[in-house]
Amino acid sequence: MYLSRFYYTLIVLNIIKHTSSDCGCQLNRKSECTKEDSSHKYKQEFNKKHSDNNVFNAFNKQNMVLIEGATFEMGTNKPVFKSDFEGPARNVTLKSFYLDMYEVSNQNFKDFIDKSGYVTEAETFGDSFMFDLFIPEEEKEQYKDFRAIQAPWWVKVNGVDWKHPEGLKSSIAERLNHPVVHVSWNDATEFCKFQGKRLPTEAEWEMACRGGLKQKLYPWGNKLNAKDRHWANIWQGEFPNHNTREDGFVSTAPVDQYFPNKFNLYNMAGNVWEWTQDSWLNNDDEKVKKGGSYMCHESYCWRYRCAARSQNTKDSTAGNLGFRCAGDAL
Ligand SMILES: *[C@@H]1O[C@H](CO)[C@@H](O)[C@H](O)[C@H]1NC(C)=O
Ligand SMILES: [Ca+2]
Ligand SMILES: [Ca+2]
Repeated sequence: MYLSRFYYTLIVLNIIKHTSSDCGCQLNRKSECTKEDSSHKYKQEFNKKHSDNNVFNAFNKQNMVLIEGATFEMGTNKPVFKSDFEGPARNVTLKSFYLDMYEVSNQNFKDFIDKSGYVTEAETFGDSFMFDLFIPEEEKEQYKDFRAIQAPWWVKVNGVDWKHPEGLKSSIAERLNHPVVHVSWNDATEFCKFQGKRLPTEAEWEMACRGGLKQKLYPWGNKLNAKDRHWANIWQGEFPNHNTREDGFVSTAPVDQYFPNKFNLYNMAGNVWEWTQDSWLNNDDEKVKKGGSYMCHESYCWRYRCAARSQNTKDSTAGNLGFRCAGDAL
């Protein structure tokens, strides 16, 4: 289905206009909404108005799973990073929702760009954060002043964006089934909206990650290499200088790599961090990301646990940060 930019803008405006319902809950936070009737009414009205398109609540459910509403224990009483507010464990009740089985791939994102003409924030800014390991030796010197102070392996490099994940000479041609990276929270939100979807809330993401298991570290259980297998794309070896590639990948892996969890979701832990729509500590400029990435090693970033969480500003982009979309279940 092709939508002109103008039409697309109208739809987005409509969604924004309708999100501030009187119960104060956001579109995607139905679970926290006490006035269920009003959000239901809103959906019907919207559907009537837009019955000639399939943008809202009638999104394509191919490659999505329906996750039944339930109560689950979110967070942990054994936080690894206390300053990330991983705890305490608490019961959270969610309504049913849909979630993408896979992280959004480069192919998915390319299709979106081709249809919408959307320009990402990294393209607008002209740079993005790239992992030092992937910068050619001869170019390292020129970027020595563009390193993140507390994480010098992050380098801000010109010309890096979703199409050029490792600089102007790189391309996504050989990794169309890898997760899209260098996309900001704003970009991810636009992508999901365009499909009639939305980003998952942090609670939805974590419930999905746990896949019905109670208080386990990982989507598959408590043992990192259960059954002598790799279950996620993380870092083996000594970070940040040596990656032994035991799980098969130094950088991103295909979005359908490794076994899915019990909900049939792939790569919830590891591969790329995933944006959620929640704000970090009520600061709306910063958003929660979940799942850790191929750069995470237990020694410094044991964040490929379901309870783990971190944050970035809404316009941040990096080579290990992507997303997947969710959708309301009527
Ligand atoms: C969540 O609810 C279950 C069932 O009522 C209870 O056994 C459990 O202790 C609760 N967990 C927390 C963290 O309150
Ligand atoms: Ca790896
Ligand atoms: Ca992931």
